[in-house]
Amino acid sequence: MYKVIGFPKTRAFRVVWMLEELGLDYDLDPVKPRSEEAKAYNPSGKVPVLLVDGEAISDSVAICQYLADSHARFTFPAGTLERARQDSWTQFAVDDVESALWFNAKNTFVLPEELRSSTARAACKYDFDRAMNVLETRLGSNTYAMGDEFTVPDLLLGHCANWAENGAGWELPDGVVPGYVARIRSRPAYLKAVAARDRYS
Ligand SMILES: N[C@@H](CCC(=O)N[C@@H](CS)C(=O)NCC(=O)O)C(=O)O
Repeated sequence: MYKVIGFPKTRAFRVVWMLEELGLDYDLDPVKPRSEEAKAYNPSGKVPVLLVDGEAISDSVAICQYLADSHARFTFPAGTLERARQDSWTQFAVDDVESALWFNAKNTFVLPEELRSSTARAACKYDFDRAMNVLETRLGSNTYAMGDEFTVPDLLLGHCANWAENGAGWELPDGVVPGYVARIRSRPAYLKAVAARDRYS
């Protein structure tokens, strides 16, 4: 049995979405980041955490990849060249796209006010735009990152696109990226995850 620990408007959304993609049952405990409840599962107080038969796994990428691997869906098998390419996409999503969003969020509302920097926010936007140019080139005419098959990095990039547009207020560039994001957002499991997320305010 799976239990997602984390308010679903955080990166816990990724885990909810992956569970919906896999058609699995789960419970959701919408604990807030840095709360005592979050710290009980993860010393950093960061969410999400997934409880698998009571055992905790932290970090959304590790959780989503674990779920994909253990159900042999939305991933290529470990040890294959395709998996290396898929993991390179995952790393791109985290290093180039998510890091710009997260550092921008830190400099907008997470860090103590006196440590926030408008220059840092501008640098994040600059990095995000560069990453979007790279995404355009890497995607080419593919339906999804790895071709026709939806895999873990598509879920991460789809989540980051939402974060950019709805959280940071950053526009996606013209070109192939909006069509790619629209394909991801039309997935039935994504829509179910949005409905689950929107039950919490
Ligand atoms: N690498 C972690 C990052 C998790 C993370 O930073 N989550 C945010 C909410 S989206 C959080 O809990 N922040 C609290 C903090 O930074 O202290 C993941 O992908 O799950």
